[in-house]
Amino acid sequence: MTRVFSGVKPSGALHLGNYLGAFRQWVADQQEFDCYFCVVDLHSLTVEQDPSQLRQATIETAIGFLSAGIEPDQCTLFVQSHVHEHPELAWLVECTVSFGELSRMTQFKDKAKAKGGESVRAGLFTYPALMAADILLYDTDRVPVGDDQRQHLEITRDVAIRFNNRYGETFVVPEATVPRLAARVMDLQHPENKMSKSDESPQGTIDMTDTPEQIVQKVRRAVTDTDGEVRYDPELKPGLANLLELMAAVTGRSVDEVASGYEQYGPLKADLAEALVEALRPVRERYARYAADPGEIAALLGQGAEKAASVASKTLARAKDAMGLLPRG
Ligand code: AQP
Repeated sequence: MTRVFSGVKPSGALHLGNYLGAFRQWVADQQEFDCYFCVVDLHSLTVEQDPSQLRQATIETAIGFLSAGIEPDQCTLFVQSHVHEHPELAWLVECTVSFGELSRMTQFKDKAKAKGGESVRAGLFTYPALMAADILLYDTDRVPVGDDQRQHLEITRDVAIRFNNRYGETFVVPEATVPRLAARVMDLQHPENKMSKSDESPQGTIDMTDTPEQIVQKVRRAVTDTDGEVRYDPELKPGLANLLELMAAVTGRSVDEVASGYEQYGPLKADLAEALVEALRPVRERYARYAADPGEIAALLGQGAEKAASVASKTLARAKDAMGLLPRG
């Protein structure tokens, strides 16, 4: 059966970009494929985290998965640091990937610039090796992600192909699956930037659990442009293009179809706000139900980690053996 793996960092409140870029694909995949979905908490440590907030964010992110529609009896849901094979395989991957390859990662370059040069953590640089390990441990065929993760998927494929050529067939070479629409949801206030959990842009970010009033207000205030013409042009009209793409993604229509239905920005914004309120309504309702019982979530994550470890340990053993590490006697 086709194997799927994907993860989300517990680095802040989940937003519309996570929902449309990642979760909607996960929900569709869980009905058809053998899915492993992971709260990738080790990735959060690449930047400063408050320890007690990280623990809380880890549970909140798992609740977010369930709120988005992930069914725990249809897939394996777990926390990355509960399965020690992840950092262990990451070291083997680090020893096969080059400094040059890691230096070319645009996410590292952008975040390193934003976080301040020399003091950037080494883990932010080697992050793609851990991400490759996350994926390869589960013999993953498909990785449903947003557009920003394409480059990390490419390096994962390169790692797997090179490892197989050098040490013999060990890893499945995975493919990224990226949604056709809303693969890169942009910030509503700064449409040149991706909507993001950890950027300080509360008015530009629609959280998955925002109230209808908050959604309406944020969409109404979304930055557009002054020429007033409704047409899809991501280069010249990035704010409007984002709104049109969002509308297309939540209504299942094409961007052109949406654009041709409006002559002014106001009615588009009003209809988009209404469509987003409806799209996120079931998410808000499930959130209220799951958040009331964090004990149940902790138990689910424990069972998930056990199942994940039983797959991951076999892949790790295969990789260690292939590289010539002596098995414990
Ligand atoms: N704006 C986005 N549009 C579409 N998809 C997105 N994703 C993230 N932002 C958007 C997808 O969500 C999944 C989880 O992302 P992540 O937690 O690994 O971190 P990220 O991609 O770095 O997302 P953030 O929200 O920007 O987190 P921070 O601010 O902490 O770095 C991935 O599939 C991603 O593509």
